[in-house]
Amino acid sequence: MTVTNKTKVDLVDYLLRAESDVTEVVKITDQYPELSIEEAYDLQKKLIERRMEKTQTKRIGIKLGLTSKAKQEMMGIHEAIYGYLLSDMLAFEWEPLQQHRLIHPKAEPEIAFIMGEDLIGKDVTASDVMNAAKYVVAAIEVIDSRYKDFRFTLPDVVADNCSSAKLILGSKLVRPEELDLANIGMVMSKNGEMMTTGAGSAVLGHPAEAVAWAVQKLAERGEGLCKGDIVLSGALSEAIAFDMDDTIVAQFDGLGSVTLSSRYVK
Ligand code: 0L1
Ligand code: MG
Repeated sequence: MTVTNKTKVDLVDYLLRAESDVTEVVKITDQYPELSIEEAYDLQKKLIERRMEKTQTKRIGIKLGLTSKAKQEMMGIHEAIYGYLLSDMLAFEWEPLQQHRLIHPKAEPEIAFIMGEDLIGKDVTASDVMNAAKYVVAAIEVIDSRYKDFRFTLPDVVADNCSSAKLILGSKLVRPEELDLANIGMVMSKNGEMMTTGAGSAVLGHPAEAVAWAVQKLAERGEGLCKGDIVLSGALSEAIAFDMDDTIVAQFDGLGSVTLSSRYVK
């Protein structure tokens, strides 16, 4: 154990303050270089508990991060990561994001699963995920690392709830079995200009494989997915930075589009 319980409380305070003050901070492994991934998930859990208490929010699902092989290789890691989605992270297409509440946000195009049944277990497979999911829907995740310049190690980003900030869902709900999720193509534009393209297979080969991996990891901590949960399965392309007055649209084959806009709104 490299960090004491008291230190964990201080580190959670540090990250929560960065979020509420909308200020980037030095990554925690600068001070605690030996922080392990397991300890980072402990910190994440404490952070989520404190965050829910402070903002009177509820857990609405989970998100996966670092699901592309390219990004994993870039970071020298072999597995994805997961974090939690809370009710106040849910944003809407018709309501611009409040840019001044975000540090240095980026948008990621993702396929979200809406769970129709609980799902828990260390042996859960992609086909179990497809059966337990009621719908898939186009999504944009807004990530906003609390760390300076979006630079971190794996334990840092896990402790920071995997950079989670906001999510926006499209309005077209489709049964998962109606689509070939690995071969769904996606184009994301900013202010009408194409920025990135991708396919469902960028997410660990198949988005349902990614969700199955997360369910197995959650099971190691005695947790799972619940009926009604939203699961962001991972980005189909790199994240795109945006600023005030930008509009981002992600268009997916078979799932329609989802739009994010951002304003300075007080
Ligand atoms: O949702 C994501 O894939 C992001 C996970 C954390 C890494 C990052 O902030 O780029
Ligand atoms: Mg993401």
